[in-house]
Amino acid sequence: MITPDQNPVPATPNPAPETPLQSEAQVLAEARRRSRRSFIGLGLAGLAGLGGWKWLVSQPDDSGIPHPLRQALDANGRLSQAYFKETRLAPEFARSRAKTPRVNGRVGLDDALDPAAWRMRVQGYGTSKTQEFTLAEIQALPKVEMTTELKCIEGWSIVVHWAGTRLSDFLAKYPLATRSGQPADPLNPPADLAPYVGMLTPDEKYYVGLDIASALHPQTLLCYEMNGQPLTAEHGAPVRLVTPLKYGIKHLKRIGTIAFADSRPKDYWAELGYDWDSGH
Ligand SMILES: Nc1nc2c(c(=O)[nH]1)N[C@H]1C(S)=C(S)[C@@H](COP(=O)(O)O)O[C@H]1N2
Ligand SMILES: [Mo]
Repeated sequence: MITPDQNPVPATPNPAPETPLQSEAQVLAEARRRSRRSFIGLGLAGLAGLGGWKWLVSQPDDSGIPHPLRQALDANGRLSQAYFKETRLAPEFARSRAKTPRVNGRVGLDDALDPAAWRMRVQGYGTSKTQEFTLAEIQALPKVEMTTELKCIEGWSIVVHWAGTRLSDFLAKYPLATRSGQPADPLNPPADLAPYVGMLTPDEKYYVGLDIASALHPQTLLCYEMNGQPLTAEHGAPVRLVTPLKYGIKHLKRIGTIAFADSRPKDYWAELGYDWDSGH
């Protein structure tokens, strides 16, 4: 990790740009001026005739949401749908190429593990309530197996055969990623789907954040087996995250809590200077 006092780039003064760039203060002032103008515009529309609000709420609606507002929501939905459709898959390998990776990273694994007492706690989007799940409940969902590469940001990679349940299947069965309680269908994402999800070890010492598209990716697993065997404690038993389009740092071992959020959840390695997304 490069610290500020080890910066390898020699300090050179920035050349003066030919046309001076707008200062941050100028950009902010311009943004304020624009939003004031559109606010005044809305006010005038409201005064016209019987008032914009009456017009707005009198439009036909098909879901309890006034029509013009619905259009805005639909536009957001279309955007996120396009985002989900761009999904690419991490390459898969012959199972015979799978090996056991070295144990890399033990942050959050210090406490003794009692698999029988372990629960995965999930805090629903927009609530402070949590629901607890046993390993058996996770294993009751469809089992997905895949042989993909675990890539560590330190420069090594290894092919591993993983098994678990898709996080998207879990969130379809237990609809905790929306405020409305709609299932989180990645092909038809509800408008109120949480944009981010955070995960923490039971002791909260290791934690990762994911955007929701990565969380609902078909290869993102709540994983409980490595190379045909239940996970060992040092590889993340009872359940770890596997998400092969991201570097190993995101593959949190020993999931304790999952929580949905409106902004990027805290991330152990992002705090230490790595890219928050850490995709490859
Ligand atoms: N709880 C926890 N999970 C973690 C880590 C960690 O330190 N603590 N390290 C990460 C890193 S950097 C990598 S490369 C992978 C390695 O997984 P493995 O130990 O099963 O090979 O776990 C990830 N998950
Ligand atoms: Mo890593």
